[in-house]
Amino acid sequence: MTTSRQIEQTYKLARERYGELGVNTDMAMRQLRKVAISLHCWQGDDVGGFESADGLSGGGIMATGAYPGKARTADELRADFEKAVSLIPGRHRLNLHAMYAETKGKGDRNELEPRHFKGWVQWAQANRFGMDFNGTYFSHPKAADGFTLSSADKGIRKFWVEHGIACRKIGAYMGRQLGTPCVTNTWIPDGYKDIPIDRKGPRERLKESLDEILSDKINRNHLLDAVEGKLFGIGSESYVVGSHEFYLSYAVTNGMLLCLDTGHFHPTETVADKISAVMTFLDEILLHVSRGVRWDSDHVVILSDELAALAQELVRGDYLDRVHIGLDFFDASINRIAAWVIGTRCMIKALLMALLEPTKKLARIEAQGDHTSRLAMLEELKTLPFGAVWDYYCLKSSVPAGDAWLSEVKAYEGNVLSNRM
Ligand code: RNT
Ligand code: ZN
Repeated sequence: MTTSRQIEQTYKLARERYGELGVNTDMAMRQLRKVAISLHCWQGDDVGGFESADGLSGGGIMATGAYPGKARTADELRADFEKAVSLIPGRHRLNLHAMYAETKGKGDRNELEPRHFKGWVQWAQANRFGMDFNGTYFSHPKAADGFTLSSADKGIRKFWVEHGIACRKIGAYMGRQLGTPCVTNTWIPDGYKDIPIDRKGPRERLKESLDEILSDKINRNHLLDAVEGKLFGIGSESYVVGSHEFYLSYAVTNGMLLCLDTGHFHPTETVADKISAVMTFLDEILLHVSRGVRWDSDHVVILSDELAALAQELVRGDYLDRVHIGLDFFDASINRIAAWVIGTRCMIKALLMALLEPTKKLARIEAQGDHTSRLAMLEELKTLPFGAVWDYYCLKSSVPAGDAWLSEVKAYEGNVLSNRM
């Protein structure tokens, strides 16, 4: 195991090396410390929620795997979440879905109130986590035919509009209580498996529903509204009502946040390139950082080229204050706490790498038209001693450096998770 002394010594050398390029590693870490990642609660229980024992059903999203030990109650999920964040450097947020309400089984989703989230909020307060929120428009009998806010059935549409209104009140309550705006995101599964005739009607109804949900003006210091589009889902392969173009237009028109999920585009599209495009017109956006493998599979985020490029865009464009970074993956085939830790640490690593880039220097080279040096430099940067800075950042954040976090997860699995059979 690497000792603190070794980490500090290696860091000193790395600091010098980066210094030669005009990069201040201490400043990069100070900037990084300010970035909060919103960790999605749903990695902890395979997008199940605590309304019923059946868990995820419908909505065209799917968690695969049967790794033992998933959280079955809010208390278990909170304990698992605390374990995960104890192994991640920095101060972060919890992103909760409406189906994690603590209602003791009473009432439906259109009747949800802030009081059903008191347990979560008090816990977040005690742990100094910010919170973000999501309406849950899937895994429900009223979503069974694949349509919610765009449904042609007036009763169904009304039910989900009421849910949307309830969720904004809950989000505002979270933001007010915790003193940090709660990004409240809307994603709906609506769409058709096969080729529809009427693509227009559902979209017009969705616009109407959103207008109704958003009609109440709520203080932006408490609540930030976001909408998330998508390309396809299981069972909505041919047509998705809330497509990217639909929500991009809606967000621009209404001055709200657009959510870009990295799994929600054609596999050869890169979300990194979309940031500066949409940020030219929007004040703020939300990211759902995910990893699609051949399709929108929601694999655990890793330190891929795509992730690095995304972080570079956030740093190069000076967007860190305007972009809310949320994660969205769910793997039920590995230890769920490890999944959180791996994905979140990778997101933070990618940001650190981007912050350690001599961006001004590269931009100058580019402006001079020296594309040879630009490519050469970008490749040389890849083998700089990034790991030494990362380990030092973990050390200074009082979390395990290197793979030392894994033994803690294994111990927790042995002591806690294995008793959940
Ligand atoms: C689904 C969306 C959505 C969900 C979560 C659970 O394709 O990505 O964000 O993953 O709300
Ligand atoms: Zn998403």
